[in-house]
Amino acid sequence: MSNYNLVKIIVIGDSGVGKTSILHQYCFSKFDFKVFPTIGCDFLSKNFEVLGHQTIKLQLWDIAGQESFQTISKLFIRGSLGCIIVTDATNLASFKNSLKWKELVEENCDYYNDRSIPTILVQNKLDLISNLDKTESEVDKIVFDKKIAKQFAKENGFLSLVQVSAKDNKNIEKIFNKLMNEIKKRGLLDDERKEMSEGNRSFLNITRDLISENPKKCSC
Ligand code: G3D
Ligand code: MG
Repeated sequence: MSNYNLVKIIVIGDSGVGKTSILHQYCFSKFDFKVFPTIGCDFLSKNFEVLGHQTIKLQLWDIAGQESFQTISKLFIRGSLGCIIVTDATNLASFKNSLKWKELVEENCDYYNDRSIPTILVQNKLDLISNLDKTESEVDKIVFDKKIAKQFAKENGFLSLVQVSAKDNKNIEKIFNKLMNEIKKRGLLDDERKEMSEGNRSFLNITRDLISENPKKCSC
């Protein structure tokens, strides 16, 4: 049996866009109207079935309190195989900032076969969009117009754009399915992984130790 059945995925984006809510919906099937801000970062884990493969344990790293480009720990990014950048569909600044988050990931992530890790762009709070007047200003249109947002994602090298609502549990699973499909397609799972350096291996072992000591939290 392979040693690597653990897949680290990082969830980043501006504060308040709904990162923790998305993870809670995905892992616990619930939405909290009042989310308490987390300090440091949180681990959540969930089993994921990949066809023709052993069960994968997704290790989901939820950034919290470090949501500025200067303070994010490099250790947060290292060792991850996929990234989810979350934006708020009602907040243009958070959408634009997705590029800065992506740049930061590309500067610090591991590269496999000369490629940075697959990164998905998520627009959350879709439930609020349906309440908005669609004829509002161009600025608002840029945020929620699916065609424009998809084009933006394509032009900027994101794997895909997914519009979701953590509140309504809309398209939440889709994010993880798309990301895992790509990770599998690129041969990054377990023994298929080709460009794994010794450094990365020891880092993964450290994270595994951290998890077994304290399954829910770390302080990176
Ligand atoms: P963060 O982890 O990115 O900082 P949170 O974001 O998950 O803490 O969410 C920030 C606020 O947005 C929370 O409200 C949360 O309830 C709300 N939120 C998250 N996802 C959605 C969504 O899909 N729809 C709507 N309408 N709200 C959402 P509070 O009141 O705690 O600030
Ligand atoms: Mg949070």
